[in-house]
Amino acid sequence: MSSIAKNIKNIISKQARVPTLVDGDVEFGQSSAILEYLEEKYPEPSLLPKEKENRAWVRYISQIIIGDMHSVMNYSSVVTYLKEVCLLDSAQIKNWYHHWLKQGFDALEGLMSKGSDSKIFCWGEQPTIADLCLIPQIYNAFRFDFSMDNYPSLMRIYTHCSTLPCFEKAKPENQADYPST
Ligand SMILES: N[C@@H](CCC(=O)N[C@@H](CS)C(=O)NCC(=O)O)C(=O)O
Repeated sequence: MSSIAKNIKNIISKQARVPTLVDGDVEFGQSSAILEYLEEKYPEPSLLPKEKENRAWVRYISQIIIGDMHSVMNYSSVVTYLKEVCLLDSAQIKNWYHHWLKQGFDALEGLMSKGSDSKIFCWGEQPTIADLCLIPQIYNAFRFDFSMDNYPSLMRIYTHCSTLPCFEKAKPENQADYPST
């Protein structure tokens, strides 16, 4: 086993979470910490706007997804608890999931539909960390049969980002360890 693979294994066994970043001797998890690290280490192309007010806005969008949405929908930990401890059936779990998707997407659609009605990214003319958080969450919504019909602004961003090779490359099914069945 390579040292990188060993490191990843160690971290995953401690926290049982992905993503985990291994960059030389640097190892840590939590998507917002990883995104900020990548931005600082590789400032070009930047994943944040230049002005601090706009940077704050992009972080605000990202945290709605990472903090408010993803935290309550983690499949392995939250959903397993709902099943095994709260004894919810699959329809109740789906309702739980859809409830939190709706809460988050309603807020995000409200924010994204303000101003221009032709936004192709959450902010500006190139991807920011907000898009890096939004696109996987919409992908996740489709996995759980959640209709995106009420979210035209979010879907416009999703549709545009889906045409970009970097987003295509990052899809779960395009990863080497994606389960084949
Ligand atoms: N707050 C963490 C959450 C990480 C997390 O819960 N990731 C999920 C996958 S999306 C996970 O690893 N779940 C445990 C598992 O799938 O075994 C972050 O933003 O990185």
